[in-house]
Amino acid sequence: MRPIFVSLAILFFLAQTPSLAQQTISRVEPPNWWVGMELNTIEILVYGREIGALVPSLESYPGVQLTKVKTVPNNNYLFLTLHIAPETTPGNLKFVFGGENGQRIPYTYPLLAREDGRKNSIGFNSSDAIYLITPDRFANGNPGNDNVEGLTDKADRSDKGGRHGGDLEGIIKNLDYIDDMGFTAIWMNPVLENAMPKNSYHGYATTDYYKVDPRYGSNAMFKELCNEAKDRGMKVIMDMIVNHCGLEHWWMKDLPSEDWINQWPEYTQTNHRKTIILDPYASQLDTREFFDGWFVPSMPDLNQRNASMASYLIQNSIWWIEYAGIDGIRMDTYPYPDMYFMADWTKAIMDEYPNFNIVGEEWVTRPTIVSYWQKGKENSNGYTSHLKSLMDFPLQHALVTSLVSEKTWSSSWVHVYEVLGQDYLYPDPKNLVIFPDNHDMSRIFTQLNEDVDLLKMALVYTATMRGIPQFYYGTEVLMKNRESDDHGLIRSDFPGGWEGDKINAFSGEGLTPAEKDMQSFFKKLLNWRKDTPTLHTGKLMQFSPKNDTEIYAFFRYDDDRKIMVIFNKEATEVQHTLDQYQEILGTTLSGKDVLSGTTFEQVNSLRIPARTAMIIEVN
Ligand SMILES: [Ca+2]
Ligand SMILES: [Ca+2]
Repeated sequence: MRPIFVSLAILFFLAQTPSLAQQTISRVEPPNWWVGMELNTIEILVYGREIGALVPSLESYPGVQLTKVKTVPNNNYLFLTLHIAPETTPGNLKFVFGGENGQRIPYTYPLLAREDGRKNSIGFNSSDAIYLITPDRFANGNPGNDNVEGLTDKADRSDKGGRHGGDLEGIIKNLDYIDDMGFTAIWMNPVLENAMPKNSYHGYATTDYYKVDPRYGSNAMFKELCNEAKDRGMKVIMDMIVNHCGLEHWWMKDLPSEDWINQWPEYTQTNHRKTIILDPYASQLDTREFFDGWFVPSMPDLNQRNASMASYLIQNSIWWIEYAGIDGIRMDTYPYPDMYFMADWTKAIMDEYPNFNIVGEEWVTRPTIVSYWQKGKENSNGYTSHLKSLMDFPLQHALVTSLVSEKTWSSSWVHVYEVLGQDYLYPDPKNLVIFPDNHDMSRIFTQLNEDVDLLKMALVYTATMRGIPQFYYGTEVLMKNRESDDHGLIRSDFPGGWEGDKINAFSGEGLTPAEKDMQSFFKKLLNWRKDTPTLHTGKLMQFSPKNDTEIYAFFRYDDDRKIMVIFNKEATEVQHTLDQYQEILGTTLSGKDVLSGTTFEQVNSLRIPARTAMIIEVN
């Protein structure tokens, strides 16, 4: 038997081994690593025609060892495990991929020195106010990159789902505007390559995890943006997606193995049932559909239970932090990947960068579910999360409900009052990101029926409430989506971002008086917030809204300062007695309204104009 086996094996080998010219290396990811990282054992993906038939070796390099070479069913991949000892010197690793027939493919792999300050980079926190930007729609800094050869989705400003040409250069050129407005951080919707045939502008269908989309700029331009922001004391939050990629991702044409993505006999969409996360009665079918179902047919669901996929995604996130010096991550669709992988992913990043911050998107209006994911939460199923921050969708929903609903037998403010009262569910409510709207829902001005007074209340609430406030670009100039809630319309172009725009929100040219007023109101509010530490770290006390009124008040306070935030949603001016606030105010109030400048001397009631918010710095 033995001779036959050997001869068959040789025949098989010969059949599988192409000639020298056929073997190539077309991708190596991550493209480099650094010395002195916590994550010092990495798995490098090598992709190239028939590369799996070759045997890699590493030229001796002190401190570095090639500890494992993994082949997969697809011979076009190799996964190399590299261990980099802590005191290793930066330099170039020299690999040779060799074959039995004398093939030799050399490959140089850079091990870089870390840049200063990376390890201790301070993530976004409650001292920040975040400006959310859809990069395709904010400012076109370089019309020359609007169309790029090889990328089929071309620029067309008349198509609301098309690309409009906004880019990283446009953001860099307008960082001073964002800074002047009082924002201290920017979160951009994803900027990595989306080589999709249409709707590529939103960025959520990644087709290359290591490359900024050339229509936005380049990796170097992204890094420059981070540096320019840092120079102004601002932070950059990168939007990442590990649940799915785009159907046009390069590996979709040639998967390493069947289980690289979650495959189904026929297209199966996620059921979006977050209930399964804590439901003691959840079926396996529902659970599998939730985690492994696809978001949409054009976004394959990645299988993070595949160990190489898991390493790939973790390394990729750390690579971007280390490369560009970002200050935070907003993780898209946080509950949809494998939840144990998400815990590993978050832990790996936080182990690498202990002061970093990551906010997860969990779009449900139930604090019981959102709080499940926050670090420190003791969950009934024993799940341990390492995620510091979540998007506070429950409070967003409650705020809009309070603002748009009418008084019934109880005050309309009970919606926010009651959701806030469930903060005991969160280990750290101050680290939640709070927001009036985002890129996935109608603009807040539209949600509030284009009511300027209500919008001001929403802005005051979000700027003064516990948490990390985030606002969507254009809110300051009353951007709206009156015609429909089509996403392309919600994410309209920021006026002034394009050469020849008749209205320019950066300069103020062509803005209506109402738009100008909102912009200066917002600017005043955020710049005051920036210099008011009591709002960043102070305590919170809220007072139950009385049934027969549309008045609601809460206080932010610490040893240095007390701030009273009070809202009157009545259509008339109200003379509001302050008796109920005695435990925090004492018998009378002296102070100054930050917004109007009005001062108060030992008053025991407040005259609050119709439909306004007051922010009173108590003396
Ligand atoms: Ca452009
Ligand atoms: Ca999934």
